[in-house]
Amino acid sequence: MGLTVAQKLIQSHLRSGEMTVGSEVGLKIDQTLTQDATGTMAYLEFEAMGVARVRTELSVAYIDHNTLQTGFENADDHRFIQSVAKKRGIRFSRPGNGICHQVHLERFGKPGKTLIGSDSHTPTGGGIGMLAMGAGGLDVAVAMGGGTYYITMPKIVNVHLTGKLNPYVAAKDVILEVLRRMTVKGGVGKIIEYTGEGVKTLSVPERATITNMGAELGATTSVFPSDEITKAFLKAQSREEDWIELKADEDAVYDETIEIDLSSLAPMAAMPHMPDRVKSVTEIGQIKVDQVCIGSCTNSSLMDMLKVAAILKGKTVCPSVSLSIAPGSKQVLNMLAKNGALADMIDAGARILESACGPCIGMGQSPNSAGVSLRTFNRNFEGRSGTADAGIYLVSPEVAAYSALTGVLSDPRDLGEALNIQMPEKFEINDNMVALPASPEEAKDVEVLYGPNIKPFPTTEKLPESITAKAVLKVGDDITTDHIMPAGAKILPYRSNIPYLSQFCFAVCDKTFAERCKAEGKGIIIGGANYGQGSSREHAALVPLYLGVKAVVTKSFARIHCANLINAGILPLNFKNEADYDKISQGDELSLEGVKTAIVNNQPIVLKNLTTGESYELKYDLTKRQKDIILAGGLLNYTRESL
Ligand code: MIC
Ligand code: SF4
Repeated sequence: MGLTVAQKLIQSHLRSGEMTVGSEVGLKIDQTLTQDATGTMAYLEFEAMGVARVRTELSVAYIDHNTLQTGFENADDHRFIQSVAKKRGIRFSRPGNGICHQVHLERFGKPGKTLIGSDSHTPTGGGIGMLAMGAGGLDVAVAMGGGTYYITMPKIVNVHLTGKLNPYVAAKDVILEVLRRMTVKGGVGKIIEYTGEGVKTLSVPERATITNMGAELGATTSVFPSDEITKAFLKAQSREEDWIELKADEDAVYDETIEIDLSSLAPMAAMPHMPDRVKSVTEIGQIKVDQVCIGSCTNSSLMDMLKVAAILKGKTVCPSVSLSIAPGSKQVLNMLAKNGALADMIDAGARILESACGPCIGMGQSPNSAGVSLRTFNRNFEGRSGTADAGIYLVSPEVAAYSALTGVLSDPRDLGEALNIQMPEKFEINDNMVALPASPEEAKDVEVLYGPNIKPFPTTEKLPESITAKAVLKVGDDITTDHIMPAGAKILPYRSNIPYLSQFCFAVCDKTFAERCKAEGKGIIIGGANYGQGSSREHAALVPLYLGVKAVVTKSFARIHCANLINAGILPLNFKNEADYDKISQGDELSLEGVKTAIVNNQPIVLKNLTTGESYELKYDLTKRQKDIILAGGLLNYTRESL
């Protein structure tokens, strides 16, 4: 039987397990990336592992999230990461060099390689034919040390593309269409592989927009084949030697197929507050817009920016709209500057931001009260923009730029004649903002520099025989990591300070949670379906751990968050009968009697509700390795024990 691209990538990196859907496979990881909001913790964990130098082919530490220096905290984190990178053999992408996924695609990604990153949008690398996955910081630290990365062997979904996009319809509309059909839960346990004639009509940056936002499907990752288009992109980045061909076998078998005729798509938008609330721009209608933000790892490539500049050229941004633009990398910004497109943007009234995540993670540009903001980003979760009652619509750069001029949500096809923007034959190459590590010899003298805001991560305990605790919090479906551990300008500087961070835990849902949980000293969280979707931030597990959360019982989990809970030594459990969810109220006294023995012996776990007297059967889907991690009280303890 032939193999799909994803299966070939997995097979060529298989260290343990069999490629049967649902079973655990261990993978060799060639490359890693971190960003600064998750990186400090990841490098604290790496330091705790006691490995002198990274054992990957390439590891890069990016600074792109916490670039607002409103106090010393972020700068201290950056200095810490830079010092670890220098000492441990990691390249350091300095602040200003750009958003991790954009820069990695341009300068480091290689078809055929595996990549994990402490950021959920690492699948961007799938656009260049990598098996690229988001992971918790600790998993990345382990991979940097040469350790294996484990995933559940996913199903492979074939998104078969035919036709060609019409003018002003964009790659963003392709992924919005996939999200409309599959929903934010639809990709869990799956890799989305793009095939068909339509693939050839999409450039690497367009493919990367699609694989990037595949994260919003909950998918393990998304991947495109590596073909002549990939080769041309790498050649234009002066990296032709990094190219290899990668395509699915003729007789490859997929678990599901979705057909999309690119020529049938129209400009679309994801409406507040979920990336799968997708409708066409014409269906939504001409709602008034207060703000437009263009950029983020989804849509900040040179071609995106050139399209935006062409739409803005010679016009003025509508007086009631604030337009901000953050080009994705130094390469993009520099090329825009040199060819005059940047001047067209500035001339039209755009507010140019540095090449970083910026407003996407709530670092500035929060909309006005009840404001409508169109963003070319990938997430529109409630409150993520920094304005609780703002309505965020996710759109393509074309829709964003045109609407910034009209002041209402507008269909760019009304602009008429197509834009003629081609990928340049040569990108401007200057890697001077990527600092190289010290040699192993010199590294001995490099000191790792900490700061007063960098606190050790919480300690964990071995799993006790029984757990009795209150249902400290009950939440509904689709709880995101932005609910569990919000980000934004006020909170992000404390990503390396779990005790401080803990006061904001679940603040979006319940401002009293942190205090109550801490006072109780222990607790169990009750959740609905797809609990923990969104970011890879392990803080969404480490902070509850710090507050005393022992177990999370839900209808289902998102992949990365579930792994982060296990890594933190928190038990992820599911209701066997989903209706039992309704029978538990917040505040009920719960007990997991003999939970340890049950796990060791593969027996069912029963949750007793001491308040009502009822019992509910639970399921858990843990491999032998994951059980051992839970029993040891988390991955760090487990790794230490097994060394
Ligand atoms: C995000 O888009 O939510 C982030 C910020 O990039 C996160 C990582 C983080 O929380 O630091 C992600 O997507 O993993
Ligand atoms: Fe940065 Fe936003 Fe991309 Fe996350 S989604 S990496 S915050 S640009």
